[in-house]
Amino acid sequence: MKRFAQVVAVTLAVMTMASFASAQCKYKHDKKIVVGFSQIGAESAWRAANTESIQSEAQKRADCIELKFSDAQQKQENQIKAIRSFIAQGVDVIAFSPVVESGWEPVLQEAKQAGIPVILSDRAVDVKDDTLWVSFMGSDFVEEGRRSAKWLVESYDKVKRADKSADEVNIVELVGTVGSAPANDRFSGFREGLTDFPKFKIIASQSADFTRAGGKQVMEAFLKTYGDKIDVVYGHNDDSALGAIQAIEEFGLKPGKDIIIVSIDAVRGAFEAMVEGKLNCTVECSPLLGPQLFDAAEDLVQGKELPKRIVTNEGVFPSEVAKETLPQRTY
Ligand code: GZL
Repeated sequence: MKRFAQVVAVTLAVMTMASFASAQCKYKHDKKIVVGFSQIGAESAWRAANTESIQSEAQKRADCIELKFSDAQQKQENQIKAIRSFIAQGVDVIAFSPVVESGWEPVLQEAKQAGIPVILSDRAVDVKDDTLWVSFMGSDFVEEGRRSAKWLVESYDKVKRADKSADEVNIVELVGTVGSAPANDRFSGFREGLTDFPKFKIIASQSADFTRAGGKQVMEAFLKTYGDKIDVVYGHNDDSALGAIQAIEEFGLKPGKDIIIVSIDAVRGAFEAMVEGKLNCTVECSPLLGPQLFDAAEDLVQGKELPKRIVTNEGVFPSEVAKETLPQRTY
């Protein structure tokens, strides 16, 4: 009797595990869905977290998803090659985060002719024919630029160094990857947010390519030219701002005090810098797109209509809340 009870218990456990595994899939499918994903690269902590979200979610849905993942090392030609390879392999769905906005028509036409739907993850493309992609999921980068400006306008007088003028604020800008949707939109959103506040002046703006090394290098050049005249750094992402922090310290100034810093992403490194008093605010841009992406892929093969635009909801984190928030951060 005891032996029988043990066999029953083990069987139930295995069945539960099996149902749990398939429970991660939204539906029961006749066969696995093959998703080809072209990732930009590994340029930032944000990108690493985005890759982790996609790969771990595909793993959780191993019952219904087969992920073919390609890393383009930030080169558009590698993404185009990867998409062509996915087409040749006859995948069910293609998804990608386009490194830049332009130059995608030919390969997206080929995907359309092959009858393979394309999902845009994280970043948008600039194409005339928007039937070339079925859905774009990711953040509103213009809004992230506006939120950065709003925090600065509302907070600068409270956080600035005591002897700094409140009537003229000199800003230097670390722009993201040239031609990318986040760089273009954060550039315009920030300026839109400053329109009614002429005392805030952008005195220099240069691409740091979303990397720490880029942020450090560009900030060294800005400091050489403007030194302590710089009041604010606006970083298009946290990694470039963290590189700027290093340059500011090596120059002999205190980041977060002599120079106020606001950036975007809300990665763990930004919270750690805020706890140390070296960064003043980070605007969230969530990389955790894996669950949404594979929900969309499953919906597609079930013949469901996808929303053309799926926006990620996000917050703004000033340094005052960094210490209490850091433990809950997942990327
Ligand atoms: C934004 C994403 C950007 C991040 C950077 O959705 O495309 O690319 O802000 C990343 O950190 O490199």
